[in-house]
Amino acid sequence: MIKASITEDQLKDFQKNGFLTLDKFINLKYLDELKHRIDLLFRGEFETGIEPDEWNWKSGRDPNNVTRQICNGWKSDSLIKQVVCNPIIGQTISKLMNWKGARLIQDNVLWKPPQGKSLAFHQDAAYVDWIIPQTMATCWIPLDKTHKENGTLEFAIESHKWQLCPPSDNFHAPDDYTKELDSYLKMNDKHLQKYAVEVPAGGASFHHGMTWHGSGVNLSSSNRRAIVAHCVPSDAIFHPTNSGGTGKIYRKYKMKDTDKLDDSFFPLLWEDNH
Ligand SMILES: O=C(O)CCC(=O)C(=O)O
Repeated sequence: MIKASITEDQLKDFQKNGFLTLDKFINLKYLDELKHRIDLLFRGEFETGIEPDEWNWKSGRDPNNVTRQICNGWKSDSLIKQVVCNPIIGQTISKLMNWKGARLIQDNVLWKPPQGKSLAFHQDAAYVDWIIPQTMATCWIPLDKTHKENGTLEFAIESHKWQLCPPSDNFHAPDDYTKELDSYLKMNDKHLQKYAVEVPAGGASFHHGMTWHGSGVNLSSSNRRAIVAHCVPSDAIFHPTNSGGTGKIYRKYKMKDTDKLDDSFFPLLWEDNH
């Protein structure tokens, strides 16, 4: 279903820029079925009978001009699970981040319809203060061709070398999606170079958990959908006390008498056993 092998030059690009894009990642024969599965999820039709952990938009209930998001669609749909739990994602992220292995901490199913609003610039690692070590890496897989006009993902080049800022309070549909990034730049005398991910449907991008990223309004007349795997190191554990960011929701999966992230809730994607 997924093929990728990262060259040494691509690894260097990732280390320098804080992200990497690939034109080909997922076998194109799965794209139509994945779009159908996304449609079913947002209708509240869950193949496995299990609700996703977060679900901010429902067909017929919510306004059309927002970006629709489901978190942990893998629990609800077996095809989404085949994508976000794919060992190739774990292996690629481990190589890029120099980890021994990678575990899924959370997935996102994102659907930005025409006129769909922006998502604020943020750093993913800011949302996992409930994990030790507080780090993350993300694989973003667009199911539609992406370009500036359809509100594609944008990165601040080399921003993974900047400090970690607190999570954004206004992630969904902010009036100004670069507001928090702009105030960070101003306060720290940093210069912004933005990169817009323009890849074919079924391509991918990978970003470091410290890399600032966000996306603008979809000004095109077509949908822009993406499936996202957010990963942590395979041996990451629960922080003993912190529960900020997404910990407000996901800390409930901590088991008694252990700090381990259990595979049932945070699937291990890949680990180097040599
Ligand atoms: O697809 C988007 O617009 C945002 C995705 C994102 O924030 C992420 O993949 O971490």
